[in-house]
Amino acid sequence: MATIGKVSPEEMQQFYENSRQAGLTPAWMGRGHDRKPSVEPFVWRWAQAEPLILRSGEVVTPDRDVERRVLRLTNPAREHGTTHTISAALQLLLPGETAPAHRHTPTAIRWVLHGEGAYTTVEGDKCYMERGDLILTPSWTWHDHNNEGDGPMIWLDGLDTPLVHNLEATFYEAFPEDQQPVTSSGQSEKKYASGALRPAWEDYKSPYSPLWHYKWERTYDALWRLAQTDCSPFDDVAMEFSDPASGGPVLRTMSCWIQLIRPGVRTRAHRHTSSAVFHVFQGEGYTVIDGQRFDWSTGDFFVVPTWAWHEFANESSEETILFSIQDIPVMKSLSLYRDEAYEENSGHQPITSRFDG
Ligand code: 1HN
Repeated sequence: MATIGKVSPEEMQQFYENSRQAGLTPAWMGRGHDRKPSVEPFVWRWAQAEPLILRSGEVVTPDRDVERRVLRLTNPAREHGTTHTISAALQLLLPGETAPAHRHTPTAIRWVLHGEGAYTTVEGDKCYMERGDLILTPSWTWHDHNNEGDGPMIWLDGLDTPLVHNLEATFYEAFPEDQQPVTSSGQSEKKYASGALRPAWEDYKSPYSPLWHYKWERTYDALWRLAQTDCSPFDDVAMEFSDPASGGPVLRTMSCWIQLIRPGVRTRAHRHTSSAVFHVFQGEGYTVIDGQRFDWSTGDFFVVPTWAWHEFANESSEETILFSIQDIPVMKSLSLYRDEAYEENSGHQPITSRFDG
């Protein structure tokens, strides 16, 4: 420190102390431009998560003990959040239960993992959940969940709460009753899921996608069709769920992807300034993240942090299907998105360690 500045070390010290008392921090004392990432790559195992989410059904009841029966996938490097922008969680709803109606400024998606006979009502529209369905609850839309079936329903919640909290824009409101009135059933799906064709007399006015429910059957069909013709060198057969009004991401803060990694494929590595949370919907494989190999199989979840080299491999003889939630729209809308391809070694990172969590 004595070598910095034009005055004696004692005068320098006095300057620092006076600055501190005035609430001013000399920027040259800061950490510069290097920043420690706040998100670690990690895998959550379904074999560990499943018994706990089922057990949560025996320890608490929504609407009585808790508002939502949710187990969050907390990143080990963080206090909150699966990444710095996305919070993913597992939710269980047992037969006859209701998760009461409310709305909040954080946006949510549901990715359905298990069960049938339950529905989410979004702004009065009843959306029945089946495995592989994606349901959106955009910012400030009323939503409640109800299980009319006779078995447990489990889904993945994905919210932009870490981002919205950091922006200090979190608002919340409870609906005066447990359930909001149902005004239609599957309307959003029927009207807007045809993609290239839309109701001719309507103008889209909402600030979010008019389509809230993406059924698995249509999703898989699109994926299968794309697989016949083209793929990305970095993500193999990857499709983004899109807002039929804009053609862009389904939500302002999160995009959702469905990805087929074909048998025998190893993608090339790249990195980008967006982060992502993945669910292994079907199959097995591994992701190499910054030289570390993360193996996973059906039901597992994993996270790819910002600016981490990553590539996917499916060495099995079966299709591998990955669902993911990504914060690309945030980065793109702020002109902060950038990506880079890994050029050495034909695009493949040397594997230096293996995740054994
Ligand atoms: C929420 O509203 C739900 O509606 C699930 O099911 C998880 C986590 C944080 C904040 C709100 C839901 C949530 C949540």
